[in-house]
Amino acid sequence: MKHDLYEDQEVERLDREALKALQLLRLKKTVSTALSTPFYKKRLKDTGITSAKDIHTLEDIRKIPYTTKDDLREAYPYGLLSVELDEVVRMHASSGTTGTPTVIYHTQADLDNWTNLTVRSLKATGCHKGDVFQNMMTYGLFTGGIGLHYGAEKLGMLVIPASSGNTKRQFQLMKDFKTTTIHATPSYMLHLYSRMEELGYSLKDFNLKRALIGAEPHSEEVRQKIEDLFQIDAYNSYGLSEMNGPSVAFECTEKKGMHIWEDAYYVETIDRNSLEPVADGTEGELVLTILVRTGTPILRYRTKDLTTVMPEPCSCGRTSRRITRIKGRTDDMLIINGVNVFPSQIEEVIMKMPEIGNNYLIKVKKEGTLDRLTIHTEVGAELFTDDARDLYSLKSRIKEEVKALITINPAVELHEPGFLPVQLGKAIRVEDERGQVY
Ligand code: DLL
Repeated sequence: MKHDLYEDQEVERLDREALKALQLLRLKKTVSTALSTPFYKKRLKDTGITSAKDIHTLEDIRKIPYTTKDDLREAYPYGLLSVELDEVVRMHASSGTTGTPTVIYHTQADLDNWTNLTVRSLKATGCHKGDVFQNMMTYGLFTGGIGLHYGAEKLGMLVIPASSGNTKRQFQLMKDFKTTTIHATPSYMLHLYSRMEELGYSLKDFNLKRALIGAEPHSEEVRQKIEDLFQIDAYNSYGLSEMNGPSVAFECTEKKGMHIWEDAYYVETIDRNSLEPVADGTEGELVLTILVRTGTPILRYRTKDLTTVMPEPCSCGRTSRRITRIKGRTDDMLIINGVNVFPSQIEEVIMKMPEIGNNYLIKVKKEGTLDRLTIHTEVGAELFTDDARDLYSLKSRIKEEVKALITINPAVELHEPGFLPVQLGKAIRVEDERGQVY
């Protein structure tokens, strides 16, 4: 498939200078497309950018103000549409937790581009023609299901569009059709494993090789756990509906950070307080500009996701930079008695412990004037029948290790398997009784 002048293989291995030249070309086109929308016409009015000619270098992107989720809501329903409506062949929308949805329109060319990015992403993880791809992400307005579907077909995989839920049927499909590759949220992978025995299956029934896991933050420990439980490789996949959906960044078989497809996405990271750009290697909020979409251009989108750009070349030979696993969303950060805590830090500690089961929930509430953090987690049923001292010692270990990492002394509640609510879509890991749910 041609990308302007490049083939896929080539575009992934361009030297940085050639890549930047391609980005500049595409940025100019994108700015010109954006200026045809009511939203950006207004937004760019005071910036001195009236046409693509005003973009001379990639650094000129800094003259463009950031775009936020609220801006997308404000532009609902047609403020960011840059083609005639009859050119649009698909839309995706996200409702978020409250209020007006955000909507993204795709032309056929946009879908073709997204499909190509997906083919590249899948190939990076070793997927190939002949693989059987069971897609356990929800099909619908959410981009997780349909987002990888077309790329998987184009690569020649046998696609099982199972969608999410119905765990019993998932196992049956996995067994009968010899699924090699699962696409699911990491929390659903853990749930799947926890039901396997009870539903009468064992690993010997399957032909699994890999899982592509994403759509929600998860720690390296969770990846490791999924790999160990299923005896497969698990690859991290990142994306967001504003930037199409999955296939923005994907791990390759080296599993050392996610390659972000820079020919399609211009990457910046910024300090979330000053909003100034930070250097590669420094953690910041990811800001993305989509360089190859005609239906809905979005410039300098503040993702709220915290990550670090890794500039070092990857041994796989792809030259696009990588990002580290997402630490969390800036709006997921809990402030507990004045200390900033990301749920991922707690996950990191508990998921390292072999006794801990596959589900957990963090609760925060006020006790008098103080905040109280309680970690609820499931542990193996045998711990409840053996000596109670084992439970006591596990609780103490969790408390000590969490305190060592985040300086807060948590309460810990251990439960039998199946006690906590099942996580089928994006997992809800925090209940903040002080007034927020994450
Ligand atoms: O979750 C798209 C997607 C589907 C990505 C399937 C990967 C796999 P949204 O529903 O718009 O789109 O949610 C996007 O989810 O801004 C992150 O906060 C979070 N997220 C997505 N992937 C990851 C990941 C899809 N691998 C939001 N690690 C993003 C951590 C992730 N967070």
